[in-house]
Parts: sequence; structure tokens; C-alpha cells
Amino acid sequence: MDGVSIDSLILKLHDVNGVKFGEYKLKSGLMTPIYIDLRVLVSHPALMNQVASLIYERVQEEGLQFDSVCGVPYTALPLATIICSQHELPMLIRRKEAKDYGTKRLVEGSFRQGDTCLIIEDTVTSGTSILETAEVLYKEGLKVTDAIVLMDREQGGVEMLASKGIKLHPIISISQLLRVLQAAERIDAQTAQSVHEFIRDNNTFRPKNGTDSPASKKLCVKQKLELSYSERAKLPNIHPLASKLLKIMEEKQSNLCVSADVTSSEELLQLAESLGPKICMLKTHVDILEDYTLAFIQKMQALAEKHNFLIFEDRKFADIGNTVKHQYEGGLYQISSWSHIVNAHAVPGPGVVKGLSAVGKPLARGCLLIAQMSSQGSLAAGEYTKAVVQMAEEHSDFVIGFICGTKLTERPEFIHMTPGVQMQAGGDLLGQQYTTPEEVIYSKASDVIIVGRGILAASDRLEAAELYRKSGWDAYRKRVGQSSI
Ligand code: 5BU
Repeated sequence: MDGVSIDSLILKLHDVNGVKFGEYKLKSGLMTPIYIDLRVLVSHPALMNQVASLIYERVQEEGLQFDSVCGVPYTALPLATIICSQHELPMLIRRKEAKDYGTKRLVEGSFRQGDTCLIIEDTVTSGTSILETAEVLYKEGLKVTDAIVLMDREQGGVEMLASKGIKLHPIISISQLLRVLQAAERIDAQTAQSVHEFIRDNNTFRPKNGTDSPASKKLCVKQKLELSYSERAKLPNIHPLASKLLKIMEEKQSNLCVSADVTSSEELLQLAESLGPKICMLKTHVDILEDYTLAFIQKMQALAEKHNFLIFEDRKFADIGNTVKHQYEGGLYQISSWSHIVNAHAVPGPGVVKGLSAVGKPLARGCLLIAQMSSQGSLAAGEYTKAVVQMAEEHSDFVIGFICGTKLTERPEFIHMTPGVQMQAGGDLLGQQYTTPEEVIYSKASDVIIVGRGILAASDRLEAAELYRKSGWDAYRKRVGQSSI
């Protein structure tokens, strides 16, 4: 499925009023700035066919195995019918209410106990409609492992269904929809922003921070409401590099990134060789090295391969797009040629991401936006941080996450990485502030701890790295409910 056909579909859905902006009241009484109503599709047969083809392409891309297909009544019912008819697939119909005569069946069609049924839906908010349909199918002895949805409002449906064992495959995300409509000047930046904010503030899956009682927090953990690193690695919209990182983390049981702030390349290579097995990522400040050479960086890349970690050059780009493009690609260090991940300040506006992306995207690199800093008095806070999150959402084809102190978005595709970590909370004399691995990963729900002097200043660096790895990993397991609390 290519981006062009999705983009054109989004514009057509907007043309036929399938997507509307304004003030709309939801069933729940909540006012929403975006209303998606795909019931209108039945009046547009060409569009209907296009949607059906995209859904079927997705089925093939994912290599889904199933015995029958069921559309969630009513909007997805004709979509399922078209797909099943065109590809000669058996279909099931779920009745909304059992008829009061005859067989009283809730599911029409032939099936065997233990058969797998694929669910198709037009729009997902919380995922409840899909779950309701799945529950009716379960009662009939059917299995449901996957569901495909045309439009995901990104309000927690993917996560909720995953927690119930159903993998949801969205075709269009609301962020993508907003991006395309804004690029085509169908909506302005302010409208896009208000929708982003609404979506962010109305996640149906997890109680909002601060409003949940300790008891409900505990319940969340117990019910394993949070996706594991490996589940997130498989999310349909995830950036390949974020997916790779999450897989490494799970495989090596490590959410530790060592900040290798040393000035000799020999020492850096020694660190990479000895700590390599303990870490998911090695962070560098290449410009503090006194003896940088091409041969050194090649050895570094070989060590990253050997020990399966990613390299993150903490370059903090912060200039106009055209300049950062040169800084990233050229000069003495040619960062883009060896660093899997770089970071950037959002201060210059989206141009900085566009400039970096022009170089990094073709190389399958990724970028972290600095949404918060660990240093005392940092100005990266409040509204600024929110704007950074929005910038990331609008460039999720290159931005894979954030440098931050706490989890900033419920979108599980984004990686949160936190510096300023030591076993003892505290700070240094130049404004650095430290938090513990447990606090960062468990309480603040970040994903990766970045540790420099906590390890570098230890008499036994390997032993210290293992301590941080274990502490970060235990906190993660506790968070996702893989260990007792
Ligand atoms: P420390 O020795 O663990 O304090 O090193 C922290 C590293 O993370 C160091 O390389 C900093 O440049 C880097 N860092 C940080 O400390 N705080 C931030 O907000 C950002 C980066 Br962004």
C-alpha cells in the first residue's frame, strides 16, 4: 500500500464529508473538534471499492491467516461484503440483536468451533465496538486474533485491544489524516493542533496521570494495560528503527544507554567492547574526542554490530534546516554515515526536522526531539514541551521519540529516553539533576535510561553497568506487570 494512494483517499474522504471539523457532540456527551462518519461511504461506490482494496492489501501484507471475515455492524458490513465477494472469502454476519424467531443465532454463516475470524471495522476510538463483536464470536467458539480498521483515532484502541489479545492493524491514523489535510490546505495549523490536543487529552485506555488513585494505578499494572517493548516493536505504524531498538531491548533485557563521555577514541572503543553486551544503545559526543579518525568510527560501527546496540550521537542540532543538513551529513564527522540516531532541539521550528530528515530518512536513520532537559532551570517545559510532542507527531516518519524526563505521549510508537540518571538522586555542580532508574522507568514511564558518570566514574564500570541494566529492567518489568508489585 503506498502513501500516495492513502493520501488521495484521505482527501476523497474529506470531499465526501466522511471527516468533518467543528464542534460535535459524541455519544458520551463530550465535545470533539473532529467527527469521522464513514457511513456516507455507501453513497460513493468507487470510494467504497478503494477502501475495500486497501483493507485487503493490508490483509495480504500482514500475511494474516483466518477462516472467515466479519465486519462490525453496520458501517463495516458492506466493506466486508465487498472484500469477501471479490476474493471469495467466507463471511460471517454478527447480528446486533438475536432475532426472536427461528434459530436465535447471533452469528449468521457457517463455521467450525476453533475457526479464526478476522474482524473489519471502519473507525476505532476506544476499541470497544471491535471487542463487543469479538466477544459475540468467542461465545460461538470462534477465535479472533487480528482486526483491521480503516481509521484509527489514536485514542487507545490499539492498546486496549492488544491487552485483550487482539492485534489491531490501522490503515490511516488521525495524525496522518491531519498531516495530509493540512498539507493540502484543507485545514489550518490551529485546527490540526486543537485536534491533536483533543486526542492527546482524551485517551480512553489509561487513566490520566495524577487523577488515578494508587489503587487504580495498581490495577492498571496488574491488568497489564501497558504494552511490552516487544509488543510495541510489532505495532503497525512503528518506525523501523524504533522497532529495532525495542527488539534489542527485549532481547538483551536492557533499557540502558551508556553515555560514553570520554575524550580518547581508544577509551571509547574499550567501553563499547566491554559494556556492549549490557546496553541497548551507546551515546556519543563525538566533538569531545581529541583524536577522531575514520578508522576509529569504523571500529565503533563494527562493535555496534558485534554487540547489537545502536549508536546515538547526542549532537543536539538546533539551526535552520539548510545548516543542520550540512552539519549532519558533512564536515569532519559525517555523523549521518554512522550514527543510527541523533537528536535535535525544536527551537528553530519544523525546518530543523525537515533538514535532518532529508539526509537521515534515506539512510533509515531516526531522530529524537529534545522535549525536556535534565538540567536545572531548563526552559524546555510546559507549552514548549507540548509543541515539541506535536512536532514529533507531525514528523513521525523520522522522529522516533523524545529526550524527556517523563512519558509525554500515550502513542506507544514513540520512544522516551531520559538522561540525568544515577542510583542516588542528586546533582552535580553545573546544574545536572539526577533521578534513579526506578523513578525514571517505573514512575515516569520513560523507556530508556541514559547514564554517564554513574557508570564512567565507578571503579568497576562493567559491574556498575550491570547494576544500572538490572535496575532499569526490573523497573520496566514491574511497570508492564511482568513481576509482582
Ligand atoms: P551524566 O554523566 O549521566 O550526567 O551524563 C549525561 C549525558 O546526557 C551527558 O552526555 C549530557 O550531555 C547528556 N544530556 C543530559 O544530561 N541532559 C539532557 O537533558 C540532555 C543530554 Br538532552
